[in-house]
Amino acid sequence: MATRQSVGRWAAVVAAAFLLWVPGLDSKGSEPIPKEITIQIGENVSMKLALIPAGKFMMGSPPGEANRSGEEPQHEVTISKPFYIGVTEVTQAQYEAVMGTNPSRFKGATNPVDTVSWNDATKFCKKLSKKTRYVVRLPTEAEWEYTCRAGTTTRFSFGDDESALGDYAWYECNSGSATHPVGQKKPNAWGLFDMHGNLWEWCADWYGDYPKGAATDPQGPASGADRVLRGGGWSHFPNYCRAAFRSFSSPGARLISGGFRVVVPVSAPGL
Ligand SMILES: [Ca+2]
Repeated sequence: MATRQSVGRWAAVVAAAFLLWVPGLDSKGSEPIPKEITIQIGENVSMKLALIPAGKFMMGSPPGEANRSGEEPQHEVTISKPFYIGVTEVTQAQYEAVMGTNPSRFKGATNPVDTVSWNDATKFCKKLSKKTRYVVRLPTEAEWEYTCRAGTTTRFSFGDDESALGDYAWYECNSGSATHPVGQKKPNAWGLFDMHGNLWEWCADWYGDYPKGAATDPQGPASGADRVLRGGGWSHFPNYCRAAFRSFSSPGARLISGGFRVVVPVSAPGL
């Protein structure tokens, strides 16, 4: 006859064996988080997103950085949860598959969608969320800079020397005054393309002063007049493509140098 103690021991052995036998489960019995996900958004159209780890970084530029602006005071930011972010800017094929229209001035299925406002970008996120099992949203300004820097503290994600910018970005000196298909230049250390240049990227936040001191998962001011744009575009000089540089515009403005990329939280349903 089994005692309560021996039943308990057997239950523990069976549970341990189950964890050992089932491939793909970690010691807590949950599935490892995939390093990359692909969202199917149309018949032949998909979107690849890379996993970004939680962590801490210094947001803004240090006092000695060349051409820095006073709107970029350096402060510590904690990103408390991992998330996925588009490996590229949203393309025209992706935008059209969700919205049924293509407003771009520079046409090309694999070029990033331009001439989109912040309002258009957030509508895209809402429609894509409805269409798929994922929660899709714009990155916060902090998530954008954290992702752009990919662990670096320099002017650009590849270092301080702007003479190398042409290897990583389409900008004023090499773009021919137009956008280019996404993903043609070198990626940053986290595998993300065109964080510098090609199109400015809308972020979720209202534009405003940074918080005083350290912050965790900052969301920007509660209200404002303009939304944040980051990364510089095809018509801009290197200074505007710096990792810390901040720009902004009215949420209804459709800029020929404005586009976006999207984020999917890891806590989203289905992940
Ligand atoms: Ca960009």
